[in-house]
Amino acid sequence: MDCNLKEPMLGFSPELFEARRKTVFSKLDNSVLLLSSGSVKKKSHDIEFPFRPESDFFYLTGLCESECVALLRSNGSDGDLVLFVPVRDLNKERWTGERMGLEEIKKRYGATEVHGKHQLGQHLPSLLSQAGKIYFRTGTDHQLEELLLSSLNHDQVQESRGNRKPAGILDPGSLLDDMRLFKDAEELDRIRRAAVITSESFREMLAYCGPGVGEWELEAALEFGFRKRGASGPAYPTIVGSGGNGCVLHYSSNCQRMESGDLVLVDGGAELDLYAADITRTFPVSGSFSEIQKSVYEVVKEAHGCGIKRLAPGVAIENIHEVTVMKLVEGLLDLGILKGSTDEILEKETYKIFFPHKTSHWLGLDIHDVGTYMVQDRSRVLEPNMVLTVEPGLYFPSLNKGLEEFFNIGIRIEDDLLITDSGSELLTPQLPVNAEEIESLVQVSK
Ligand SMILES: [Mn+2]
Repeated sequence: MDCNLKEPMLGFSPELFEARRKTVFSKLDNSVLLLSSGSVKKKSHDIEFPFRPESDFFYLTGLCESECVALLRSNGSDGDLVLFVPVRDLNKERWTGERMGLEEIKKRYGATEVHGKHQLGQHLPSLLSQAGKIYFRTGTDHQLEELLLSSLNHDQVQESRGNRKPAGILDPGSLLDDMRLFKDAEELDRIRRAAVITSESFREMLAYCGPGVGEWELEAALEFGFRKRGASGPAYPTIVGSGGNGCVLHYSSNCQRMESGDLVLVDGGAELDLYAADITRTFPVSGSFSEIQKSVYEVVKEAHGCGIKRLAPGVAIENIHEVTVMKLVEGLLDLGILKGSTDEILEKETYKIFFPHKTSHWLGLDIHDVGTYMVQDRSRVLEPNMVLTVEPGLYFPSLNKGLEEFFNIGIRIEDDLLITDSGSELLTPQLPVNAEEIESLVQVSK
C-alpha cells in the first residue's frame, strides 16, 4: 500500500493544500506546472524500496501515492488541479494493497479532473496547448519528461502557438521554494514532533554505547526509537562514525566496532509525516572525554552556542556561519592548530581543512530543504517561521602531519531551530550539549 488510506493526507488539513495551490495559481499566469509523485524504485530484481512521494508533489496535493502526475493551471481567478493516477488493479492490489479509485481521489483531493495515468499522453497536448511557460523539473521522471517533450511537438500544441516553441521549461523551484521555506502551523507541528522523537531516541541510544559495541547497534537503537515513537523511520541514512569514521562527513556504512578511547559521532533524524529532524551529537565511546578530545569539543560547543545566539529575524544566514567560523578559528588558534592572525586565516580560509562544510541548512520536507541561501547576490536574511540547523564541526582525519595527537577526532554538534518574531526557538532542548551531561548519558548504561 502506498499510503495509509485512513489518513490519506497524513493527517494534514485539505484546506492547507488548497491554499498553497491558490498561491501557485496566482503566480502562474498562463503557465502550467507539471509535477510527478515519483515511482517506486527497484532495490533488486522484484524487491522495491519503500515509496516516498516527491516533496513538491505532496506539498501541493497531499497525495502520497506513486506513479501520479499533477498538472496545475490557472483559469483567471482560480485554477485547475488535474490529476493522473494509476487505475485500480485488483490483482495487483492483492500483493501491494488497496489504492483509491479515481472518483474517491477527485473528492478527497479537491481535483478538478482525475484521469487514469494511461490517458496522460492523450490529454497532455491539449492541456499544454495554451501554456506560455511550463514548470517542470527535468532529470527526475524520465518517462514524464519524454512525454512532455513529445507533447510539445504535437500538432495541437504547435498549431495553437503558430509553430512557436514554448517560452521555456522552468524549474518549479522558482515558484515553490520560497513558499516551502516558510513553515505553517501544521508543518511546524510535524517538525517539532520529529525533533522531540529524535532527541528522545538519541538519549535512549546513548545508553547503548560502549567499547566493542558495533556502530550498527547504535544505528539500530536510534532508529528503533524513531519507529517506536511513531516516525516512519530515518529521514536520511543515519551516520554512526567512531574514531576516524567520524571525520568522514557522509559516512553511513556503520560497520565498525567502537573502541575504547575513541569518540563516536552520530548524525540522525526522524521523518514524521514526511518532515525531517536532523541532530548530531559526538560522545566518548567509554563515557569520558580525554583532555584533548574535550578541548576540541569545547571549541565546537562554543561555536554552536554562538551561532544559535545570533539567530534572529533580520540577520543574514551567512552571518551565522561567520560567527561560528570566527569561534572555531579562535579555538584552533588557542589549541595551537592554526597559526598567524585571524584575518589572514579567514582570508586564506585555512580553517576549511578542519571545517569544510557550512554551518546551516534549511529543514523541512527535505532534510536539506529547498530555498536559496543567496537572494540577488546577497545572503538571505532570516525571517520568522524559517527552520534551519546550526551544526559546526571540527575534523582531524589522520592526514595532517604535526597534528598526530588530534588524529581521528571528528566532532559535530547539530540542533534544529525555528526563527521566531524575536529570535529563535530551539526545537531540540531535550538533548544536552554540555560535555558532562553527555558523559553522564553515556554512563547511564554502565
Ligand atoms: Mn544537518
